[in-house]
Amino acid sequence: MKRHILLHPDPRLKKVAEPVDDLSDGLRNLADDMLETMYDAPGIGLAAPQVGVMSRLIVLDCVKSDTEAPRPLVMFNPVVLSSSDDRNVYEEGCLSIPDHYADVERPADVRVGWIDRDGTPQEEDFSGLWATCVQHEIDHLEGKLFIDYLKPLRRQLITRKMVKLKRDQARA
Ligand code: GNR
Ligand code: NI
Repeated sequence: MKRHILLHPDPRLKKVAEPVDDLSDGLRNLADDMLETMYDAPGIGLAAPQVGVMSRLIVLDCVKSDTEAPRPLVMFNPVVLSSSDDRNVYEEGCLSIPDHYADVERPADVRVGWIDRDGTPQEEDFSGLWATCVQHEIDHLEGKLFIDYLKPLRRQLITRKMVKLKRDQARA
């Protein structure tokens, strides 16, 4: 089932999400719903707080070419274990801040640990778009958005436009 994606500004997008300690069918079902919602958007990642659930769960699939097989990843309690000194700049977007994009600098390579949907601990190195995306998603679990990396003026401009968009949507 597709879920509704919260739009910035929303207090739930600013809160720290709770660790998952028991993998329930409900949480696995939520992960499936999040993948469906992400692919439908379309997006390359989604964090549980974006669908209003304050649990440390993210999904991602940064395979962008149609010729390559998809690679849906479900991560419970993801953590960045180490980051490269090397930095990368990507133009980021967010499904909770539609139609706004900005360059964000982050570590180019990260090692991430997480619990998979079977409850098995996993560890993997990510680079390129995968590294950017997984850091963007883990930020969501800390109540952090990509616009928080921008200068205050730019961030305020985007937030004001989002307030207007949400007001117009509520009227329609
Ligand atoms: O779909 C998304 N694209 C994207 C592009 C560059 C950097 C990060 C992202 S994540 C975003 C989906 C989203 O909002 N995930 O939280
Ligand atoms: Ni996002």
